[in-house]
Amino acid sequence: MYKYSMTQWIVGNENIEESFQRLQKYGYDGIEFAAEPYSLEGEKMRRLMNNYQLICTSLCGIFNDERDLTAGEPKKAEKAIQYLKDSVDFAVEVGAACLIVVPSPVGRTQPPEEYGYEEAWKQAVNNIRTAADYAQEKGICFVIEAINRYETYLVNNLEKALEFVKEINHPSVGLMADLFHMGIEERNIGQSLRKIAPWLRHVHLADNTREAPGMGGTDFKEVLRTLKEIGYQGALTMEFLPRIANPYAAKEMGTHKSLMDKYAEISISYIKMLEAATSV
Ligand code: LER
Ligand code: MN
Repeated sequence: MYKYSMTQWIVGNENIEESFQRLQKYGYDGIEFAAEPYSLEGEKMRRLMNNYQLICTSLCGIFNDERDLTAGEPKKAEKAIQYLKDSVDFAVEVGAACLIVVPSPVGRTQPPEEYGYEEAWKQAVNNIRTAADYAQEKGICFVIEAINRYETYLVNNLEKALEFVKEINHPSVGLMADLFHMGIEERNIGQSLRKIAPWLRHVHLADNTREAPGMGGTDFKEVLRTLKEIGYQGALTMEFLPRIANPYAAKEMGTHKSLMDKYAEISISYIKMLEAATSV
């Protein structure tokens, strides 16, 4: 049985207690917090998790231009590394096993003018490796997320993500798979998952439209079958959105509460049904 959670950043500025109520109501095991250690208090989160009997499966790093892991300029690089370290501390506080890391800023689809792709790649490898030593000390692992070409430029598919992780070559750095991005970038979802199997430590689920799994065209039967076949043991975290261009704009959209209720319910009942029916 997988642990099911829902990522928190998709509900924007919703009151956190309402999010916990939703997760409990629809039978989730846990939550994926946004990694905002400056605004989320670990103690309060632990109290809520305890009250609602929910775990924290993972943390979702939020990577804007202010936290650019491709930066070579020491001050900027230090800021991005410090963000990862602060997020590791928050992960320890709430008992998250992994922190999602996107190697280049979300919303930037070209390398910066000052340096090109190769330089960005090299710097991101070095910066993440530096922070990974700290994560290892604290028992947290980084999972690199490949994000589609319309949101980022550095690591867009699982093959690139695997190359990136191999180059970092650190025991605390693995991979995750996001089925929405994969629907845009992978030629064959099952094959792509099998290729990264030994490194796979986390999964985000959304349909090809980014709505709840079960509402679109992604073959989740195949996904569940493959995850079972490769012996995936991590969490399944829902990360659905209404159809909008900028994913982080969810923050400014108000609560869009009833839609999130509906998606939360559809996705868990659909995936659990497939999980129960899946045999390899
Ligand atoms: C985050 O997990 C993600 O999938 C992105 O599309 C938004 O940062
Ligand atoms: Mn994702």
